[in-house]
Amino acid sequence: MSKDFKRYLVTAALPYANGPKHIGHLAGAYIPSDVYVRYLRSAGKEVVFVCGSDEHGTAIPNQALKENTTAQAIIDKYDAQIKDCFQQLGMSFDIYHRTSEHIHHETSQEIFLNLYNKGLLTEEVSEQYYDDKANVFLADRYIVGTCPKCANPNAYGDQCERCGSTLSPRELINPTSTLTGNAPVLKTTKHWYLPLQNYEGWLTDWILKSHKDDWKVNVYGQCKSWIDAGLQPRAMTRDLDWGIKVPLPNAEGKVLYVWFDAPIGYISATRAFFNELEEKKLKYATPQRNFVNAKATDWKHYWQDSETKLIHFVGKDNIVFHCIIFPIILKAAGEYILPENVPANEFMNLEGDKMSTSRGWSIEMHEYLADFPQKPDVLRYALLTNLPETKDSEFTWKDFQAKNNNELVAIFGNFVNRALVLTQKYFDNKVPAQSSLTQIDQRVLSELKDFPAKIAASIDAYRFREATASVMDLARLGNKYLAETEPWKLAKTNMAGVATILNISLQIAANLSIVVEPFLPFTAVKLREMLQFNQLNWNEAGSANLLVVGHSLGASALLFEKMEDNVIEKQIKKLHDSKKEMELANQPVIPAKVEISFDDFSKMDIRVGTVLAAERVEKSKKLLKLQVDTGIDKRTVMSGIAEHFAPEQIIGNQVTILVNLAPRKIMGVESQGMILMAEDKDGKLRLLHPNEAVSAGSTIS
Ligand code: B3M
Ligand code: ZN
Repeated sequence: MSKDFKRYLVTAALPYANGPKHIGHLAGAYIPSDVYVRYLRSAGKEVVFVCGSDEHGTAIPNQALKENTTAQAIIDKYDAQIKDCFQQLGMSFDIYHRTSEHIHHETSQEIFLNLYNKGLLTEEVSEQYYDDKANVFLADRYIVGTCPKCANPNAYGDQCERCGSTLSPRELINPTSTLTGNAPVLKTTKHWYLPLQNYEGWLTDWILKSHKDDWKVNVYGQCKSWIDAGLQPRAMTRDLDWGIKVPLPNAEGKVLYVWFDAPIGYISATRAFFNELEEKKLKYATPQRNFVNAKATDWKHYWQDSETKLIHFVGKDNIVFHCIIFPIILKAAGEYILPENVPANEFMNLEGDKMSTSRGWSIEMHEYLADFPQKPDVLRYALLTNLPETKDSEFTWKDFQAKNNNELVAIFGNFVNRALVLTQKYFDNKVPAQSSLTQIDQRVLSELKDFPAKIAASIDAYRFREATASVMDLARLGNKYLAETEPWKLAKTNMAGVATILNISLQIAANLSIVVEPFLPFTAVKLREMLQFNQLNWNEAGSANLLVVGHSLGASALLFEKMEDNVIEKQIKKLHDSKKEMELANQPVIPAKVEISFDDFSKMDIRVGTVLAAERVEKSKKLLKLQVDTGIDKRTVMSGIAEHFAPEQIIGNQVTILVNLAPRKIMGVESQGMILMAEDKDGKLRLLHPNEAVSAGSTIS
């Protein structure tokens, strides 16, 4: 049943360029796709691997609002950041494109018009919320109101983040526009819809019948429940001033729906890749992949030839778009192939909680790379061994440390290091010859032979955890082999035996440098350098003759370093700190009090005073007894700031004081006035000073 394909087109979900991306994203779509593609290339397959930034949708102008800048500035900033992180992590895209590029606008409009001209889109007029102060229709995210399900006063038009319900703007109680704070009004607007329901029969055949056995259970299940529930027409356009213009007359102010254009981004990226190859006559060739005479039109082989295997790597929240909506668009457009598979992953949690950038509970790619610049492979390994392939998984820093110390250092690194160091010691750093083989030698060689096919089978089945475990098992085999045969002891009696053992060990190391490459590409480069071994050809793996006798090895170095507890503890603390910080930032400010008149205000006599003395008050945790020079007089004020200031910190400071507050007794002392303080969301108090020293008694009004 599994068909042989002539070429592969692999896509990884286009990340929204609206903020940094975290390691959960890496575990969802990126690292698995990179392993898959590197393996295919190493096995000599023709493959193109595309990705890029998703730069449309309301997420972008939303973030611009938050950062008080323009949408363009947002996409430029995060596209650059995400692209750079991907590169540092070894993501080997053939092209990392952007949906803001001209060619993408063109491609998306072309496909939209194709559908429109064939009469495959329906026009519908509906009522939508409009902000008549800002003169715009409001996207769901621009409307907040009270959640009808849980009464959260800050629910969005599409979702309540407190109870998780999916909402539509019309369900919100007391909706307001986030742009102006006004109550929006309903206004009619016309949109173009894709009648998904017309494709139900076709989808049932294509997914439910033909892909029942080869799609992952979680993916198949989601598709089935969508189809079973009955599909609805879905609007392919939006009223928004950010996005790709709807290419029709009378469509002023309308753009394509982001989930219409984003997946088309895979097509535009492929087109851009071949354009570039043709234009620049790039010599983009490897032994397996010959793009030397590539033409711009070659993109069509990848999208319109049934001998191409198209695979979309995505996270579970993108399944419906890649399995149902985009395939319907491709089918309706005609001529396009469909994905063979969409091996979507579930989510990765972090230290017992959902990963979330906005809640500060996440490890952002750029932060990891800043803290561990030399360790992209350690992260790749920790994620690969823990991928949420069949259910949600969990990343913990302790596990990260254990994977590094107990597996990468103690097994992989240790094995390679022992093989190399012993060869330096006994054989002048040259590959020694095998002589007669013991039973152990024979067993090890035969096990070695089986590894590459086993790893490949796991990769072909999108079981990357299993594949990663097998790679480590090969290192484990080598490590155990050395522990069992103890060549350092044998050296006293049988140098021929030692030569055999080290030859075999070095062959294992050379094999490791091939099979580990898709998983840990930086480690593979280092290892090949140490072995002075340049081949990277999966089809040669399994052989016990990768290194010829007498071959000179390079200098050995440690592949991995042990990670100490304090490094890990620092990360855990950082995580908790950032969560706290975000909680504060996300807390709503205290609402304004009722209006007062100017007369009400002017009754208050507020002055600048200087603190002359301060002391703690016996039996009170909160109070300080202050002597304040108010300019009018010197008086005693009892102030509840002892938990925020030590007496010596406050003496000599200028403060703001309400001097005509009726005196009252506090802990037996008469307090004559009140010091005004700023109270932060976390309850921390700060003194209010004039920005330059003024004379005591200066009035405040
Ligand atoms: N940008 C959503 C996401 O990053 C979206 C993916 C588009 S793939 C065509 O989860
Ligand atoms: Zn709610």
